[in-house]
Amino acid sequence: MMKFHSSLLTGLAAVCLANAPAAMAQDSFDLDSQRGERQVWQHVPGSVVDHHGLVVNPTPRQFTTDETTQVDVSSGVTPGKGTDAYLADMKRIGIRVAENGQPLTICNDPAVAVKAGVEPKTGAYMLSISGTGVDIKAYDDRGAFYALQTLRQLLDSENAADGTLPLITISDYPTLKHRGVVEGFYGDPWSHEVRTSLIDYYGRNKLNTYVFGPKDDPYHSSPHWREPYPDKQAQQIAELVEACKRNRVDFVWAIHPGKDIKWNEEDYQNLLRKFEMMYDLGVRSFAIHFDDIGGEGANPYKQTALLNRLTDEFVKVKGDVGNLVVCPTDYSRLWASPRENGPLDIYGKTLAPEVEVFYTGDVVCSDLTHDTMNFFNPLVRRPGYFWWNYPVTDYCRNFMLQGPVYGLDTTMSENELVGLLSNPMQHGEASKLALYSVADYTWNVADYNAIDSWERGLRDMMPHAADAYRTFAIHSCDTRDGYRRDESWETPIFVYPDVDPAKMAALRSEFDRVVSAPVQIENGCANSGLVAELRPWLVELGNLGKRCNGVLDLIEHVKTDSPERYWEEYSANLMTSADTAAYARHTVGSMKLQPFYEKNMSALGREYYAANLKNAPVAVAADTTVMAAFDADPFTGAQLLKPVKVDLRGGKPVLLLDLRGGTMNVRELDKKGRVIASYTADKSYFAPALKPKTVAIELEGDATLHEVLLK
Ligand code: LOG
Repeated sequence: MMKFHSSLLTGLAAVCLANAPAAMAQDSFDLDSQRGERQVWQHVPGSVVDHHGLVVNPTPRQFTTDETTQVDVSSGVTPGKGTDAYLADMKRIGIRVAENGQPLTICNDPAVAVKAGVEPKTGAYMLSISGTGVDIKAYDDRGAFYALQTLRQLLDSENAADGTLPLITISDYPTLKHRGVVEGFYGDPWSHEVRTSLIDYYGRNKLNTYVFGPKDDPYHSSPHWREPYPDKQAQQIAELVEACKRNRVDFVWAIHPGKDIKWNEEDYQNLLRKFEMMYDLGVRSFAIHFDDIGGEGANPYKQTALLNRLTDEFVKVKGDVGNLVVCPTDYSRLWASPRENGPLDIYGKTLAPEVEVFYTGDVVCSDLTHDTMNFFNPLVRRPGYFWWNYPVTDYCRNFMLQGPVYGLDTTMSENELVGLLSNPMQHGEASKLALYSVADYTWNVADYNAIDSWERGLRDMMPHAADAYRTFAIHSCDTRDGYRRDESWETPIFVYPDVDPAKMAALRSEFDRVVSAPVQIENGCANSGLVAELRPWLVELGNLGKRCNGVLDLIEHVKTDSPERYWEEYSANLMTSADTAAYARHTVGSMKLQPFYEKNMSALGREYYAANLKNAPVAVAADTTVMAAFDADPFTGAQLLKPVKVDLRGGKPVLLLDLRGGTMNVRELDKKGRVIASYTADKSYFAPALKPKTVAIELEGDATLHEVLLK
């Protein structure tokens, strides 16, 4: 980080505030008080697996191939027995159908399926590709749909590029009951288009739950939760429900009434009426979120009484509505009381057993561990429903999280966990990368391989620019001081003078990849929505790559260039205040690349100063806070808020360091304080040829002063 004197922070502070989560602006509730969390990061587990060109996500339980026989799939499949109900699905998801394809049969009769060895679980299926064609046996409709999604992936796989597949048998079923997404972040809710695209993505990856709970949707939360959605939004919600049906996803509509709910009959009826309205739009599953509230709304007795009454008077009466889900106010161990008659214990004692309860783990953004579930489950007396705050960035909006999904224990069972939902970024398209692996983990917990899943996800997202996307992603993982994630783990860095040719060469090729990745992604990614979301970070990555390469150039030239030439090169590689502000808004490479740049620029700057300049005597009148700039470190600086007078006491010429972009007026004074020259500095770094009688200079302008040094 650039260091700036705190009293002179105006410019930067404005940037930071613009980035603060909207949550912090809430008046009734101080979210920040919950965020006492400090985290350490772990390495990403797992390793790349050779899939022989047969990639299926989520990873099937049992997947056997027999390469000795090849089946001709060049014409796709010919729908046969049991396929009528799935023709539209097949067309929509892109399974090639032809008269001369492999015969396809589908059976979704649970009795037949179980007899054939299919797990008796919703979503379970068996798929075989053999000499006689493609056969699907599924426990239910969902299972048949999932089998088709698997078939689609097999037919589209690299292995099938020659028109054949080996003999394949897949036997598959999910670990967790609920797998999916909670749109539960602060900030701009997803657009209708993005939501629709995401719902298809859930279907493709066998995620089955979408909780609609955008914090900044006024009809989800206070003050408008009691009111109906305006017509257009209501229509769109009905469309989302339909999209979910097509994808066998449960659309769960969530309400967040706790900021101003009155625990009286009137508000009960208001809430019931809202549920009825949503029911009329097609919604069949509901959640109530009591997170991030204070006051009377947080009363656990009232909360559970409401859920119980709704269970009796709404869920049971309707008959076709799913069990309610609730996010308690004590959704994190960070502030949840473990005590008897604490809020979670009250939930355990009073809440109807079929209601499912969200939990974010030890802190707000936490790993999923047995230890944390062992805290929660006994209190609420049921297996918890993990609300995973990843890759959400509403608390660190300057980041774009593209790293592997990890920190989720792979020995977790359905007895401990009723489901896991990811709370993604406001950038819906870019969140798909994480969701790919969330789908993988929640479907087949035991076989989850974080690195392999990420590598596959990158290729799935951007098949024509996968390497470039990987380069971007590996340097865009960490949150710096939020939920820590490993980043740039393949890039060992060093600080000058600890350098050798091998280290230099390795970094040079990585930085070259970094510099070219944005262009390759712009040209090679077919998903324009995704590129639009990534773009500001891609720009920053490219700039970062260039200045890191600039560091390597400087290291190569430090011993050979003339001081003048070297200084020119060095100063050209410093960040302007505009560069710094842009980087603060869209931060990439914060764990290794930017520190590599900053540490080396400091080290190289110090070396240059030591060899070529003295940084004393310089006296500053008028504003002593500017002294913060005079420390021979080019990374510190002070904004010129008022004119500054610098006493040169004979040293000359003066080298001024200013930031590019601003303008600075320089006045030269003689020893009686008379102005003997006056000009505007138009270069960021320069050594003015001072008049012979100059003993002091006065600086004024819209600029940041970094150093005044004497040769
Ligand atoms: C909010 C959530 C927000 C997330 C990350 C829950 C249950 N609620 O601290 O809306 O997106 O943190 O900032 C939250 O996590 N509260």
